Amino acid sequence: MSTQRNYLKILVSGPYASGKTTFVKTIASNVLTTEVPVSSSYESQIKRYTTVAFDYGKTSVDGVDVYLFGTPGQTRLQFMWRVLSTGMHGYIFIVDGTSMLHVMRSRAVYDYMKSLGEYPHILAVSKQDLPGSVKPNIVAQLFGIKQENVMPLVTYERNSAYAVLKRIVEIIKRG
Ligand SMILES: Nc1nc2c(ncn2[C@@H]2O[C@H](COP(=O)(O)OP(=O)(O)O)[C@@H](O)[C@H]2O)c(=O)[nH]1
Ligand SMILES: [Mg+2]
Repeated sequence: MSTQRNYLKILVSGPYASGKTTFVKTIASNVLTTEVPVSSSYESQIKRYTTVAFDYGKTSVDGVDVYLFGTPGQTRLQFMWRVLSTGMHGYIFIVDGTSMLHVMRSRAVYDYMKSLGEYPHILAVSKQDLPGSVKPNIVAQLFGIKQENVMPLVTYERNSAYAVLKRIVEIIKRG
């Protein structure tokens, strides 16, 4: 892969309520989101708004323009992932680190993401500020992924989110 490019398209994917929209809002300027009130009563216990099409934001890392696209999280909207993945250079997969159960649910969603093709990617385990959250090394073991490709994330903290973004940009540049 050529390292000579003037922009990167990076997808932010992961299961429902893992922190995708928050990630894009924390990192990017000119954010566009397509959040609407949650219609299902079960899902509305988890959060009030959900992404129906995608989140979009632009930022830059080391002088390279980065276009971020956050996927919708509900399973019935997963067809959008293939659409959004067109032309992407890599992706960040946010694992919901709330509990072991959340991590195991994220696993199935990760398998779906991988079925879209081989792309450079990184795992970020969100909600590290919550007591009892699952640590990245445990997720690396469970997912069978190198520890260096699994990072901790507190989604609404800029430094934390930026560290994740910087790492995926490095991985993409390495080719
Ligand atoms: N405590 C904590 N809450 C988070 C974190 N990331 C996301 N959230 C919360 O989790 C919920 C879902 O986040 P959202 O970004 O809408 O998830 P999405 O469905 O993946 O887009 C919201 O209430 C967020 O405030 C985090 O790192 N720590
Ligand atoms: Mg969202």
